[in-house]
Amino acid sequence: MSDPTAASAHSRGAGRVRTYLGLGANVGDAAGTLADAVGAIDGLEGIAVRDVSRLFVTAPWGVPDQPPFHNAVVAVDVRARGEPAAAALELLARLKTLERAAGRHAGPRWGPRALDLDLLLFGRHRIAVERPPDARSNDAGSDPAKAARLLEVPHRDLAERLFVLAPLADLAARLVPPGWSETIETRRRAVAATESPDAVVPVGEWDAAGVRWR
Ligand code: PH2
Ligand code: MG
Ligand code: MG
Repeated sequence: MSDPTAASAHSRGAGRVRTYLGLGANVGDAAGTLADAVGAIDGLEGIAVRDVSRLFVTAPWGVPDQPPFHNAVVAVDVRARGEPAAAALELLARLKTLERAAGRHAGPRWGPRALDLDLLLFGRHRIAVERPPDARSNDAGSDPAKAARLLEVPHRDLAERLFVLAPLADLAARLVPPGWSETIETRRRAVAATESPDAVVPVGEWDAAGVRWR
């Protein structure tokens, strides 16, 4: 895979930013929804999917009393120009539109969702900005804490969530996110040691030709 840091040097001109997105779902046909989301992301203007992790079935985190999730991570190149924060917000707004198209509606924090698309890493950029309305969580209406939340990149909970670290390690094990002092794989192993072995279980490999995990 290409160097994930290479694109950031160009981000103030028109350039490509290597970006990692977290995908999750636990309502309906989650595996099908996530596969469709990969296709929909790849179909976005100026965005190309470069790599897709294995698919994982994961124990619900935050609110335990809900169905298991399916989770995956995709590596995408995003054509971006200008301020990284503005480009990240624009990307996020487009992801929120895909979430709604997949049937996502407002629900409780950490509760069940038809599709969740999270911006994990955006090149080497560290971002903390207020969200305009179109980049706010689709849960913002029912969750005042979410309405006010900044967009933070790297994602604020990345280091604590095995359901993100495991699929991300498939694609970028040796990456050290900006502001971190350890690799994704080192962190994944540390968090895995604190969780049950069946908390995060791989169930499929990506089949690019079929646009599905199998
Ligand atoms: N997403 C949440 C809350 N809890 N748990 C798992 N296993 N996977 C998720 O994607 C997830 C979660 C809110 O975004
Ligand atoms: Mg999430
Ligand atoms: Mg989200």
